[in-house]
Amino acid sequence: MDIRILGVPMDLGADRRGVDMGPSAIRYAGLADQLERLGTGCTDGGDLAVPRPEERDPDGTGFDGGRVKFHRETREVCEDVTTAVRATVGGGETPLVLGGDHSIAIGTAAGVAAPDESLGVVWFDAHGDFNTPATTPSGNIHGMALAAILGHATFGGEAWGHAPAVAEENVALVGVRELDSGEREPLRDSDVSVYTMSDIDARGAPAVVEEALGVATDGTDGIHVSLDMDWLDPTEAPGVGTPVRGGVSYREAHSAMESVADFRDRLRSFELVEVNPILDDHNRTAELACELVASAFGKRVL
Ligand code: 5AB
Ligand code: MN
Ligand code: MN
Ligand code: MN
Repeated sequence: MDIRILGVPMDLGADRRGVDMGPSAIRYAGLADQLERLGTGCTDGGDLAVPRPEERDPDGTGFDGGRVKFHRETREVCEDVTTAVRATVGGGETPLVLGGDHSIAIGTAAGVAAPDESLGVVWFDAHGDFNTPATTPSGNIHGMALAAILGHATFGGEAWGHAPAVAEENVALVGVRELDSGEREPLRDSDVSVYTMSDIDARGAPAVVEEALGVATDGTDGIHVSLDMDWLDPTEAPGVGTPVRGGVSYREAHSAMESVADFRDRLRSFELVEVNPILDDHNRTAELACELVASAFGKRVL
């Protein structure tokens, strides 16, 4: 497997500044070295250009009565992500997309699969990311990313973001512990398989993750894994913008990524988002991010 790192220093889709430094912090923590030690090819494709929020007007009013901040800029960056991911996959490499906030997933998902292919998605997250412009409490696109990919959140009637290759029945959301009131019903009514932290408590992380991977691989041409670092408990991953107590442990996260590695032949792309170095404790969240990526790409103790 040949991996290509694509950094997306995006923080237009979230409230707290700092996730734009995520790609640098993750590289500084030794990502490329760790991947090379696995014997996989690894090329760093650098960072895509992202406008600074201070230079732009977030605007974004007038979408279904709700707010979608930095709508135009986010769309432009996501389209660049789609182009870069598509070129990477087309060149036979596996994209490793580093955020940045989770809005970039809209661009990644659209770029991974060809139009005549089907793509399963495993979304590890404390949140549902299932808001729409009508339900969002914040106007932040990172909280609408999964809904956009599945065509639920449309922005002013525009279809951008919808990735038709991704069918709801092949999407698994794992580790959820905080949903907004407007996200619950659409999620329950959808065909997305939702595994909350209560499911992990009851059944254990390995069983839940295995089932989630089954959902994503069932009848699909490949899978995309999107890892929001707030999936982990904040004691392990303090450097994230929207921490929620009660997340998975260090060991549970590693075991989950080792399960992902068991499906390496199906893995089309991997994305790691929401690392915020400003809020971090001596780069430990970025270091953990590197370890988890290495596990997902096949690192083993023995
Ligand atoms: B993340 C919240 N639901 O929509 C919203 O980190 C938080 O990508 C979204 O999962 C968190 O603003 C988005 C309150
Ligand atoms: Mn997220
Ligand atoms: Mn999250
Ligand atoms: Mn769809």
